Amino acid sequence: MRQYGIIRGMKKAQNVVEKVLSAHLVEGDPAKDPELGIRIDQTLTQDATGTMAYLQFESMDVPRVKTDLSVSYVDHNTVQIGFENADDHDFLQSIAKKYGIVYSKCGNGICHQLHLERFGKPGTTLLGSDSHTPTGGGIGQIAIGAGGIDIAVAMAGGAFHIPTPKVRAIVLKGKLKKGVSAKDVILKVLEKYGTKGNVGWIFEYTGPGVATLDVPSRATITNMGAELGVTTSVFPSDAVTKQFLAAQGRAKDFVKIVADKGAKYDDMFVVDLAKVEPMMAAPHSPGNIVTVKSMKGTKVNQIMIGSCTNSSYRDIRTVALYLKGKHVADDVEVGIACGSRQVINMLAKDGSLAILHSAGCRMLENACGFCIGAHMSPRTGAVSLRTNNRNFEGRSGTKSAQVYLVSPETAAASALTGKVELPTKKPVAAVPSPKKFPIDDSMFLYRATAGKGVKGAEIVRGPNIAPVPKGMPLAKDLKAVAAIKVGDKITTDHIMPAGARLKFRSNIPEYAKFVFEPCDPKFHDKCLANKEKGLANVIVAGESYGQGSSREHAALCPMYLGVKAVIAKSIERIHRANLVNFGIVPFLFENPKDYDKLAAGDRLELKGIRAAVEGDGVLEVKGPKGTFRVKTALSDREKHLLLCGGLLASL
Ligand code: MIC
Ligand code: SF4
Repeated sequence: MRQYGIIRGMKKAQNVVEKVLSAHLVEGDPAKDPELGIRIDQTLTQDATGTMAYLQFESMDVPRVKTDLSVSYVDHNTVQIGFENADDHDFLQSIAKKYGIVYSKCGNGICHQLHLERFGKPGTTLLGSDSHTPTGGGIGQIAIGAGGIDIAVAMAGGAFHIPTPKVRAIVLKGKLKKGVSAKDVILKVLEKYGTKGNVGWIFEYTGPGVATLDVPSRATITNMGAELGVTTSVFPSDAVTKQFLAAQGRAKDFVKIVADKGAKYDDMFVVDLAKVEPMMAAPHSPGNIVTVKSMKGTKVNQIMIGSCTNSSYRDIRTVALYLKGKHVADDVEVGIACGSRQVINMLAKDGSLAILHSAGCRMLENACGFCIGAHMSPRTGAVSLRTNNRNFEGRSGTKSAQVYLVSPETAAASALTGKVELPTKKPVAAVPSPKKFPIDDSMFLYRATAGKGVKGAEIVRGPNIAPVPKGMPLAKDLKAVAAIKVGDKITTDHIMPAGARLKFRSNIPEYAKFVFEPCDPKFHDKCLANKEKGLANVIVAGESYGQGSSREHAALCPMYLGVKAVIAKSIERIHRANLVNFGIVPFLFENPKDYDKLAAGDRLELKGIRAAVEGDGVLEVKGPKGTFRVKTALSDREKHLLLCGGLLASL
């Protein structure tokens, strides 16, 4: 196997990213190719993206998974109003049994927290059908989020493709003040780099300050790196990692991976931990950063603590210490969702659960829940402080709500008064890293048959499980309609809403009814009417189109509605990959000003689109206000997929 560092002439001094990638490189030359293929050791799925991933895997006709480990988690759709969620769970369990996948039962916890606790290994690669998979970077794993079909390919033994990364060192020095925590650090990084323009980068945390952060804190930082739009974020695997793995009874999984002295980076940013202040992300973007100080005294209606960003024992125990012997303010509703059963068991043992109950908190299921708007939507116009990672408009389930993202410390301090408070005023003692975590793997099924599968196991398919649609080969020319025109920073929550609609994830014709529901509820009908007239649909968008989650439904459902191209000012990484996987051409305006010339409903002519995809990716589009040029930079692999009509159609 070729060595990543050697190609770059850095044989002697490699950074952490180069070390892990060099050991997994199977395609491409980092010195000249725009895209690299890497071998994937582990995969994870969650139920909301998993059903589609496994339906796609099933259609690949592979007898069992070929990874070292694949785990199927159930944590998103757990409310079970109606039969749909339960249908999905049964399907996922039966698939896991058949194909040699470990199945984490509903109620076990949130995928990223559980994977970090029980399975993640330093120096390995993890591909997950969830954008917060980089949580694994907290223990030195190159953990990447992708669309479900990419996970299916990885489970079938195929490589995963990433843009050849540029690596930015985030150099941590000093030590955090009391009351300031990892969430404030990642919000600081988001303040600097924002939520767009980071496509293709990997952020590697380094410097003397790294040793002052425990594994859950590191994982909070890499988790929310997803909001930067980077490929992933990673910490070294060091003595702190070793202690964490040993305390999880997994000492044998430890390998040391630290950057060599003199390792080079493409860029660097220094964060003096001692100078980090409590921060928050204001509505409606994780990149809209302000200080807690500047918002002090703002009345708060709801406080939600948990999600894969901040639901570790360290986080919830810290909240309990703030609330000990006190009560939350009368006008504020406080909900807490822990990350795993392990976390709950520890809180039960040390008295924290009783503290939180007595303080008037609502203890919720250890699942995604509020984070994805599955429940606990705040009241009209509410100010909601949340410890999760996304505050996109309407994601909480209440369009008029003002959601601020904060640390558990800020959330807890504010819960006591019902106003935004500085957690540094009366900070609590740091929670020491547990010497031994209580281990109970009883809700992970099929561990004994992992990688092997059970012969004769039957797949259970309730009525909510519909077949996956396949794309059609790309036509020579297209007559099209700009079915919608949207602005900047359109997230996958705009394109394919979750919350109440989430239960249709396994049923594309049904789910497709809600594409762009928050922007144009008639989008579905318009697209189908155009399709019937033999016209293709095109989405026109501004900067940073497709931010947010890895949900491939934001490409798959538009494909089903006859969308053949997106024309945007810029497109985010995971979403761009999903578009290609489903045969939708991801075009960019050659001149972004041409965006202004287009309106929804415009007739467009994409003459020679097939030849453009086959060739240099440049196409002249005819619109009502004249012609304009669009472009797309495609690898040979991507060209092939688009010409075939997507990955499934290419098999
Ligand atoms: C999210 O946080 O938006 C999700 C739900 O976890 C998504 C995945 C999905 O849409 O199912 C993600 O982040 O990838
Ligand atoms: Fe679940 Fe929220 Fe994390 Fe997504 S961001 S995996 S919905 S907890």
